Amino acid sequence: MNIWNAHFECMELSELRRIQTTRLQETMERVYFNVPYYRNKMQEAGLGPESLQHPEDLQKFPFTTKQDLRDNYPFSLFAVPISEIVRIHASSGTTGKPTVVGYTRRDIVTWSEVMARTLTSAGANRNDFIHVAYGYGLFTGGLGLHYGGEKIGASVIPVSGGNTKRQLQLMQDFGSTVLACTPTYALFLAEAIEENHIDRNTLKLHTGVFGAEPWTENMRREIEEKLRIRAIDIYGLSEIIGPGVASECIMQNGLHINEDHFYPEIIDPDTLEVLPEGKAGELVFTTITKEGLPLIRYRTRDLTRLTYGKCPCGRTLVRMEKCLGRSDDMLIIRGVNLFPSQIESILLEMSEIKPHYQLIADRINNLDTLELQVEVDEEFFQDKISQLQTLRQKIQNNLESTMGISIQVHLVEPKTLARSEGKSQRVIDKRKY
Ligand code: DLL
Repeated sequence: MNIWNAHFECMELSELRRIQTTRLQETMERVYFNVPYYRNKMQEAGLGPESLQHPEDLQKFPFTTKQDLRDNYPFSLFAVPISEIVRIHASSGTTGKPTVVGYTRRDIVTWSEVMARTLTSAGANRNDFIHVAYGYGLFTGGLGLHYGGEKIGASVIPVSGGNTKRQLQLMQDFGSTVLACTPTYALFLAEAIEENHIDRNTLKLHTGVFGAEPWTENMRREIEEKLRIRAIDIYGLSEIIGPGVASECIMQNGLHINEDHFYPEIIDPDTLEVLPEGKAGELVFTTITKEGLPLIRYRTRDLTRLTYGKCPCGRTLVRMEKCLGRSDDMLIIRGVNLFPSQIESILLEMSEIKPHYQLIADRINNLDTLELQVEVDEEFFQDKISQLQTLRQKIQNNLESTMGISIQVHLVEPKTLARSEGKSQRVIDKRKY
């Protein structure tokens, strides 16, 4: 079994803890002296960099959340001068503004390293053609896989997302062997192969590296059968680095976390207490080598559990269970993260409608759909059908230009959506993961 960096991936636990402690201490110094936000927060809690002597001391430190990133938009959490930043990415924030992340040259090297580990643990090597159908751009999927693929010496095909016919054509012509995209797009491609009567034997695919959204074991089985490949789960989030935070090996039994770069904890999302090994809860990361945007105890909102047991692949890195839920209301639609609050703030700016709405997520022909039902203002509802059509189109355009995905809009009469006394149910997710 190939391992990209056996020194770190198969390290004795005691040695790993020693390295983590040193790196955690360096990180505490870095944020204390370079990020006023962290210095203030630590001082308020009566803490300094020296308060961390062991990894367990981390529990004394305050958490960082998406809201903190938003409050410091765009660059105030960066721990280096902008002249040291060589790349910027961004992902959805909870309202309006995106969450911005910055990388130094060394961060890009780290990212390529963890992506090289990801691809190697999936079974890829320099002889592979890696077909990257994750989006390139502010999203970290495309470029993350790209740099990792180049690092292992494979031939990277930067197709990016969309245009399924062309994807299939290139896959056949170039002989793509590793497919990198979201699991739902992999299923969509599988269907398209059948529909276009493409002989599977003309394709050389053997492995898929899928992530950026939750997917079940059932989906894995379906993808593996339809595409006749091994489907590997890869996990990450922009705030921490992008893809490359954790990934499955070919045992397909938990995702190895690159603990020498990202220190994990599991907390109870309600009490915020750290949970003992094996208990399910919310995953929290502290980056321990990042320079551009180091984060202390970042709440991912992803729910999982950790296993420290030995993996037959030889890696000693802790494994996290496949992530299937979140402790907030973030939705992932065709790989794009969105929060109901973002949609709400767009709707609130339009006087013709009431802020009563419901979002319905579904999966039709293996593609995620999102429908918005929204109540029209009483006065406006008396208008001509053509005016209502124009309004519907306007809402749809506003949403698409801000969120980057198309959302089907349905206008409904005033007072038709169910009201609730407590927290209203804004989202109905009909997808079966
Ligand atoms: O989705 C990074 C990524 C790109 C991961 C390509 C894997 C492959 P964000 O857009 O910031 O970053 O979204 C991060 O997506 O907090 C999870 O909720 C979800 N997520 C990512 N990977 C998985 C996975 C990228 N394998 C958010 N399983 C995370 C379940 C996942 N959820």
